[in-house]
Amino acid sequence: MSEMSAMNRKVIRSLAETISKQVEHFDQTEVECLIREFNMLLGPPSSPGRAAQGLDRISFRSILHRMFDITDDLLMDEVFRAFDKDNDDIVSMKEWIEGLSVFLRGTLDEKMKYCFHVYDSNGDGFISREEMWRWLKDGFVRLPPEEDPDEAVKDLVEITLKKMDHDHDGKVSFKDFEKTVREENLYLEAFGTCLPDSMSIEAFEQRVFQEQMKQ
Ligand SMILES: [Ca+2]
Ligand SMILES: [Ca+2]
Repeated sequence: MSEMSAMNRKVIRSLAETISKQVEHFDQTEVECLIREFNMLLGPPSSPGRAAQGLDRISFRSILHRMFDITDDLLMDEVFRAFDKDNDDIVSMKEWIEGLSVFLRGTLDEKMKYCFHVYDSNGDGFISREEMWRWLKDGFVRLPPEEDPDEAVKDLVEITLKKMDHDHDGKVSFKDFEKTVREENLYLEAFGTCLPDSMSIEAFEQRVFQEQMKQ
């Protein structure tokens, strides 16, 4: 048993060494903590000798909900897509750590790229009226019944477009998005929460980095 865990430690250390060179913002010790945490999230293999490869949509969703209080179901699929860089429907260990580097310590540039990617659901490089409609409508579900939600969302789409569409082509390119967010950071998550708040970031770092390092 102790021989086994010594081997595990070696494997984790060498994995952490590799990943910490490829992913921004975490040192090797922190990556080791994230690997251990990831293995805990995966849980024991479903059949002996066959370890799970990563997080599927369902476990990803519940983990993000629990750890970072990100609950928007519509957006969650897009957050999953942003994490799942190789598009194999599984968030691997490296993809998880890459995603967390933006979540926990991302620069404004990294966060802008991530958020834009999330909101541009068909990946054509623009946030279109239709995409805006979809995200903004989600926030209108609790409108009083005498208000026409479709009219209200339509107005909001036009107001937002007016604010963000600097080159006036009727859609928001990354350049438009970047310019708007640099002027007013509030627009980073204009179409819905897809980043954790500072309290859940602090709680995560405390739990995963500081407590594990004490052991
Ligand atoms: Ca993947
Ligand atoms: Ca698009």
